[in-house]
Amino acid sequence: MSVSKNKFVQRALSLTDDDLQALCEAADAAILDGGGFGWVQPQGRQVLERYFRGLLLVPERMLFVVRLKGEIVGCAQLVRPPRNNECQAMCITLMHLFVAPYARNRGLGGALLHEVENAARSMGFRVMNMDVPDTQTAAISLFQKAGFLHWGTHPHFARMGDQTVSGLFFTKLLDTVRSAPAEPSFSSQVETPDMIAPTASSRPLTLYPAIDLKDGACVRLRRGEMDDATVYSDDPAAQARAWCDAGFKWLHAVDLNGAFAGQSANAPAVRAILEASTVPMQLGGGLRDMKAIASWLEAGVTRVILGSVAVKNPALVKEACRAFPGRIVAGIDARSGHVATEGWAEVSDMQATELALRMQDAGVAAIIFTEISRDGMLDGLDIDQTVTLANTVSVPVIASGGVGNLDHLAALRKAADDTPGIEGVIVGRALYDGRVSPAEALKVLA
Ligand code: AMZ
Repeated sequence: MSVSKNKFVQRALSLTDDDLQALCEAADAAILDGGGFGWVQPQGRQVLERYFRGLLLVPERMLFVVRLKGEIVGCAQLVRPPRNNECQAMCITLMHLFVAPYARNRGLGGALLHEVENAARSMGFRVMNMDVPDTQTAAISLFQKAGFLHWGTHPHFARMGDQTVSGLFFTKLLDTVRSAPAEPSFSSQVETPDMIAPTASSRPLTLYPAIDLKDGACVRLRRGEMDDATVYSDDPAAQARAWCDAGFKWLHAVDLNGAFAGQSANAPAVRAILEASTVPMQLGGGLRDMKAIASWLEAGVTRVILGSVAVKNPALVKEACRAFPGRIVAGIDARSGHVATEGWAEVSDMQATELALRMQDAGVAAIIFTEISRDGMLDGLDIDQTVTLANTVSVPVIASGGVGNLDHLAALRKAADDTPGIEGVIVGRALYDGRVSPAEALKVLA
């Protein structure tokens, strides 16, 4: 079971026998209350058990459960569409959201919907679609309150007993900001229309401010050399808060000692950042096995970055992508096109583009591309290599290494207009030195 910051709602990766029983009971009650999962009559426990166990095995489906006093009383599913073109890659479908009748009127449905939306956002989805029979009045009112737009009606959507019922189709544009975890007092947290992000056509690039951790402090290196570190803050939590307050929508954290050691070495600092931050965070450095990956994702990290294992253990990346769809990112760090590992101390024979294709096949949600010779040097990004990479794969590419001023960001913005695969940029030293102000940078990338 994966833990989210919302204490009522969790993404379920497995179910204990007790959880399964409670879930089946809640589902039976919801079916008796007017239909659910397409069933009008309860199907018997075995059928439901098989259904829930089965759906945990389908990588395209994610199950979220909501609890009351520890017991599961409802659930929802997110279903990822086949990503065979850029348009579909933006949309995710919400299915079978329900709270059992005996647990209603406590805001649990709202909390569930809120968390599911946040999960979809953190995976990069921009649109959530769903449909519902028009008999489900409680669900319909929940979706309307949460800002879903009713865009169509199907007159022959479903059969309920001997009746044909209409179906209502809803959609919602997701903003890219993860809002605070919902407590069951949902009505005050319904998003207002002005929080909805611009449409996809304006496609703002995401700026990921870097928090690189060395010996518990926030540093910036030049070309990845540990001996060439500038210490910017010995309070990573305060730094994280400052970047959140500055308006950044994501944080990019790297455990530098971890990248060299092959295991996390700045865990207290990372936990302090998680605690202080109000936006999603991606974390890399030293994550080399499933246990480390799972434990950081369960601790609240939204996406983990895998660098060395991308080269040395691609099977692990694949396994992680299946277990945590949308939450694994490949970090491809290259010197003159050749991929480096182990804190960039080793350079492999592999070309960045070849690794990018392999990582796309493994199922990563994004690729971060760093040209090492530019990292920390403030001379500008390697835009040509970034564009080549983004045109080679169909997963989003985040540029990194070399931003020194606003013109460098403007150049990436321009390149991204012709290269839809470029999704964002990581900025470190230029922000810490004040060469780039957060507000101006966000404006240039918007
Ligand atoms: O600066 C460095 N020497 C450095 C660095 N920034 N070495 C590794 N890293 C980052 C990569 C990636 O985000 O950019 O660490 C991550 C990869 O770590 P690992 O342990 O998976 O190779």
